[in-house]
Amino acid sequence: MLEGDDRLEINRYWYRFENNFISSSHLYKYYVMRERMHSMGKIAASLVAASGILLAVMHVAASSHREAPLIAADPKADGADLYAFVSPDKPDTATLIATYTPFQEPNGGPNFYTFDDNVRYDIKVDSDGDGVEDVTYRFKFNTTVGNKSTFLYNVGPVKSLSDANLNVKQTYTLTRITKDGETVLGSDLPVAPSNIGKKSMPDYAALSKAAVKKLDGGTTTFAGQVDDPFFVELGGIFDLLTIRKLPGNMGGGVDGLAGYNVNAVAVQVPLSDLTSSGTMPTNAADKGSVIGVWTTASRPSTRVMNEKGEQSYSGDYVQVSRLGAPLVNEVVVPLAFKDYWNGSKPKDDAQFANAVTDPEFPKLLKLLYGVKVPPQGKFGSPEQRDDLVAIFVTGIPGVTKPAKDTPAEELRLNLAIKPSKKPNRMGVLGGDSAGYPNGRRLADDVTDITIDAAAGAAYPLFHKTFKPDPLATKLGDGVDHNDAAFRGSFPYLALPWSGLDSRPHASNASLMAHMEKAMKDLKDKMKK
Ligand SMILES: [Ca+2]
Ligand SMILES: [Ca+2]
Ligand SMILES: [Ca+2]
Repeated sequence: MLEGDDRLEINRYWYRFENNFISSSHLYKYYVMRERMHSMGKIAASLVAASGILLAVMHVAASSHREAPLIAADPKADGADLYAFVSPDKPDTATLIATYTPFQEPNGGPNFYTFDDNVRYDIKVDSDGDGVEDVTYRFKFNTTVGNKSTFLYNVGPVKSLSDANLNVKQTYTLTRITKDGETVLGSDLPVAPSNIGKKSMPDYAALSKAAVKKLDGGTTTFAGQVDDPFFVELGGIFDLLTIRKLPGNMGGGVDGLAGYNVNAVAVQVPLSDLTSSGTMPTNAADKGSVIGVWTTASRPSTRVMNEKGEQSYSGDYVQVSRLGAPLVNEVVVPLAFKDYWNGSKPKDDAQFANAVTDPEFPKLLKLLYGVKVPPQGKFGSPEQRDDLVAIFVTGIPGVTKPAKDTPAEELRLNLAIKPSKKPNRMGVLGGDSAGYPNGRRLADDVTDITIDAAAGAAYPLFHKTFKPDPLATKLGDGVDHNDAAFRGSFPYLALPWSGLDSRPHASNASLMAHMEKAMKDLKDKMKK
């Protein structure tokens, strides 16, 4: 097996190769360099093991975002992730972000990645904990095509969002909905387009910035393409929870979403717009400071297609995607209920109770890694995992427990907890109460937090005498951060990867050819 540093190093190089920071010849040179530093036998072993890693990477076609059978076939309505946090640079506001259309290969033209005009993209906020939304931010899109006689997304360099060269343009209307009615916060708002490449979009950062719009009433909004902010080892997790470098908190994982883009809708709003009192929350101990957030996508119930290639839509809107806390529908909800979950409402979540009190995931950790996990059992039994119920469903007492007691899966956020000056990727488990599961910041390592929580890391909060397995705070997927730098102000999300610079995931084959050649050369040398 590879030794620790080598494997980490190789992974780092692989990572940089994957993201176009180095070429395959650089990677080859790296091995030659390592060869000089190490004995022949050891580096040969490294190469064999590294090939294994790369082979595994090549077979990653897995799905975190494509979490349920039906919605996997409808990517434009497939909610990928949800983020909610008190804005670090504007702590009297909160930022709410939902991402859609996961796994965008940046070069996937000529029909690049648009929002769907027939979908209602909603971010919903429950201000009092009854499982019913009190405030909804609704994004509704409109697509216009300038010149229908070309196949091109853009017909020349795009220098502004209104540039005639941008042939496929999207705008949207942002509406705020409460029990008092609907208020249009902004209309004809421009969408940041897909990032095609330098020739088409010489200054993409400026285009993205121009799509950030300040509206009357203190709301700022953004919609458009971004780097997928979620970082996660997909290949390993879905290959029966493989952790490439045990126990998982020291790197060594492969970010299955590296280099992919996603479409985001985001708002930054005054905190007082989200509380049931309508006032600024100042006391973290006040349950009225806790909100719950989730995103839904809805489509008209009827789609009619004809042989002219046309489609028409009618009927009431039906919810087809639902997302609150990360990884819930992926790893908590069993297959039989996944599509049903996407149509369900938080207020009815008691129906899913057993999936949380007696989850499958900790059983797998015990089976595969021998982790001593807490006891668990059906809803209402003394063994039920009340720690997970608090984290995912009812809120953590004193941190994210809302005013009312309805069991409801929402991403809960205490608006009175100030942003952390030194954010810890492990959030509350890492002693940073401004992070997940108190809301979710872009850099929170929700995969590691979820794995550790499943293994019982937070169980002693509810069962003082329980001693968790020492592994419970060390398990992880080995991917600790995003592959692109987040921006310092709203919408914070990193700029999308461009089509021109993207490295299609299938072309790793060329890297393999280099690796195999390097191995053969080394073997030949050893024979001499
Ligand atoms: Ca409510
Ligand atoms: Ca990313
Ligand atoms: Ca991780």
